[in-house]
Amino acid sequence: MGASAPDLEAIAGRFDLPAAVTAVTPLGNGNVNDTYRVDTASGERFVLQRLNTQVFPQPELVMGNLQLLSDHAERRRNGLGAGSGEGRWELPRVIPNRHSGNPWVTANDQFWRLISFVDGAVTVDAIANPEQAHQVGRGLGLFHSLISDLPTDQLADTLPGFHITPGYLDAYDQTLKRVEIQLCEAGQWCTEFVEQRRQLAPVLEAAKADGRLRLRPIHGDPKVNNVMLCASTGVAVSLVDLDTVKPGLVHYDIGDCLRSACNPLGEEAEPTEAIHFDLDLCRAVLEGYLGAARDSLSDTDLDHIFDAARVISFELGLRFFSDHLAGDVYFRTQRPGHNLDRARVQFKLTESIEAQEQDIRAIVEGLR
Ligand code: GN1
Ligand code: MG
Repeated sequence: MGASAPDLEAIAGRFDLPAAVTAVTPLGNGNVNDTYRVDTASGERFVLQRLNTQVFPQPELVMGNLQLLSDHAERRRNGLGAGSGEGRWELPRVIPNRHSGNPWVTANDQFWRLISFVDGAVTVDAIANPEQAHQVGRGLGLFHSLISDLPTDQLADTLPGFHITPGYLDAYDQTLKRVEIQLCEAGQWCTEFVEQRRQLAPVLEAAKADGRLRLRPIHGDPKVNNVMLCASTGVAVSLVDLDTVKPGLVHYDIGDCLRSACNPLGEEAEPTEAIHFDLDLCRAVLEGYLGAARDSLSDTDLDHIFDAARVISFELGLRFFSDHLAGDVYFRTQRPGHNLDRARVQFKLTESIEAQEQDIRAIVEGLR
């Protein structure tokens, strides 16, 4: 961050903490916000985040949603704890600014928030075995049942167009027209891949438009490293990264969870032929998810699970590829060509999903 690096300890100290800050260290590897762990003299730990205001131009609205969600979880805490089987389940709490009482601090036009740390829990960037996959699916199912009665008319839309696949296709077309870029062989392959799947883009939106699928509160970003697993038992204890909670199709979430959890090499892997969608992990995710949320899904919902996995993998590939063409303006990158490689991984995953359509549909059938 160079010479103008923010004074992280001072920023953390402006929140209403129980004790002095002793250390602030980078945490996780999100593609949008910057995240740090805050240690305090009492031993209690917190998560400090700088919101990316390019992606979230109205961060106060994000915080309003987060507050609504955490109040809702607080009200539901006992009920859900009883229903979740293993007991422990929590959501991060929002810590206010000690002076203004607002759930944020601004410093040099940067927007910061502090939330509680989910202790004794870990995240993984790629799934290692079906038991982890089961827990990730179960975590998403518990989260969906927790927010199923969230008053969504009070939620702001902090990211208009999020997960509307045809919108990403339009944006891609605009970008292709706008940028003067000589495509390399891999870029050429990506454009052909997208051309062949134009008709796939509206699959969920069409089902929404004609009433087959309905809007419900969703998480928006349930990739595997947003599910916290108990460090000792491996059981899912929390879903974090709550910036995109809003009304949507649960299929965006189920699709995102599947594309993330069933890619054992992870989304940051080299884009080689080894990238594949793993059927055992798929079965485990869906068993976990349906074990917690089956009652809320109709037969029509189940009919669209295959399409969800396919289209959300395609959509993420399209988003990465568009960002590569646009000059890496949305997703954080570590090197030139990073977003192109990420796009190729998601497209290879899409191909693997397509090649296993009958097996994936059979797994869903087996769980009806
Ligand atoms: C972004 O910031 P992070 O890493 O949690 C993105 C998701 C993508 C994900 C892919 C608001 O999430 O939609 O699936 O990258 N979040 C936003 O890693 O665009
Ligand atoms: Mg996120």
